[in-house]
Amino acid sequence: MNKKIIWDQSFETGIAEIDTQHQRLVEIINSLADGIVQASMDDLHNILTQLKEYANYHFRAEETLMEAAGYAGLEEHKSEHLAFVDQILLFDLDVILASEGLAWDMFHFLRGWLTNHILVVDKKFSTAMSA
Ligand code: FEA
Repeated sequence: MNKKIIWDQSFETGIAEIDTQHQRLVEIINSLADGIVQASMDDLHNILTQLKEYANYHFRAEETLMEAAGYAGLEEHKSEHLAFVDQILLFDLDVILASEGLAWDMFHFLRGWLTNHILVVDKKFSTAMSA
């Protein structure tokens, strides 16, 4: 079964910088999906490194925009970002422990993040900005 995520308009927030960064996340998820059956712990470590880099610049960019806009949901939004980073750090530990089923756990977490955070929480901000 093809697990790849196809970027379409439904993912767009309408903020170009953010949309470009979100596309990078989809790329990372798709590289995980590509090798999910035979992924080694090294491969997963590599994906986690990319996710940490991504989280580092993307969350900062979003939060800076929110701060500049005086967005009321900033603190709540920040705590979701922190929860993402915490989960990535937990996955790091799972790589060290070579946990079984880790590639799938990561994939399900990231796909859930796309639908719950990008499609809902990030869009709340862009909708508020365009109101
Ligand atoms: Fe609020 Fe944007 O963060 N989406 N990601 N990752």
